Amino acid sequence: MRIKEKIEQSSSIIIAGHVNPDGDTVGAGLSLLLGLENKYPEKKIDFVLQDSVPKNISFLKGTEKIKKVEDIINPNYDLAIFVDSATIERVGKVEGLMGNAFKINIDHHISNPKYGDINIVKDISSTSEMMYSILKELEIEITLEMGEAIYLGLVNDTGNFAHSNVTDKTFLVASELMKLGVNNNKIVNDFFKTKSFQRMKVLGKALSEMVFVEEKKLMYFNLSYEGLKSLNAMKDDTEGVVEELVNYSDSEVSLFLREDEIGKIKGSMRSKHNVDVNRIAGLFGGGGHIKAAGFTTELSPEEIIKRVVENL
Ligand SMILES: [Mn+2]
Repeated sequence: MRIKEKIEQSSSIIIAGHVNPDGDTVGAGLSLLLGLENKYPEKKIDFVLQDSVPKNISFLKGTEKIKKVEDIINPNYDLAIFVDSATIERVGKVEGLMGNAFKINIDHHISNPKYGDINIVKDISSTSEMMYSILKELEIEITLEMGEAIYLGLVNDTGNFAHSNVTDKTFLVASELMKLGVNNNKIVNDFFKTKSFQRMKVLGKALSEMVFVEEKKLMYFNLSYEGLKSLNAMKDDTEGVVEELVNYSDSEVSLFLREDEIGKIKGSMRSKHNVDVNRIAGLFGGGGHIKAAGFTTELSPEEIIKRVVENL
């Protein structure tokens, strides 16, 4: 396997996940970090994220080893391994640490343009599910800590094994992880049932202010910067809103717009059945999966909603 050779030839490795990290990017990156550290104690290996690990993920053992960009004083890496990042830009400021490092791109987004020198891009539930197989191929023993990280990645990207991206293989991986001792109930409780007060309030605001566009079966909610601040909430507190919007019986697609800073909008979309939201997100320079995608734009919320409606 070429990536095994590359890893063995490298003495200094950076693992990079995407900005606003989720359970999959953390699960995949952390399991790889712990596995490489165990197998190659002589190598310098850093898992670096631009943003902090969200509270409901930081219960995973090993997350305290994850570094921030400002922790890296003299970056000098031979090898960069991207996890769960559909474009190079998705890793944010971490890209600036990579210099001329050889790039391995491990991802499951169909929109991924294969920007690496080696690309392992598959249409599969999660990068964490891919990582399980990659670790096996690297002949790295999967410990309980690694298994918990991978399991959380599966839970994150499959909506706790509910989405259409779940295959028999996904369950096989979950089963193998439970055999290692992973406690599924504990992980689900720690991950889902630990929402902050602000997060509950954001959800409440979304449910009371959402708008349904009957002819397109689109449910949308637009959260302004002031709206977020008025609830004392942060970006993390909006997790799960877009999934909730598509729960309405008559909706086929949901759109959640969040103003991250004045004039900069982050859009997220979900599809219940056949609508391809990867295509719609692509209209704004974003992408992801057929049933889950996102984008960032400087267009106004009104313009975004108009274009989404026109193109559905
Ligand atoms: Mn993912």
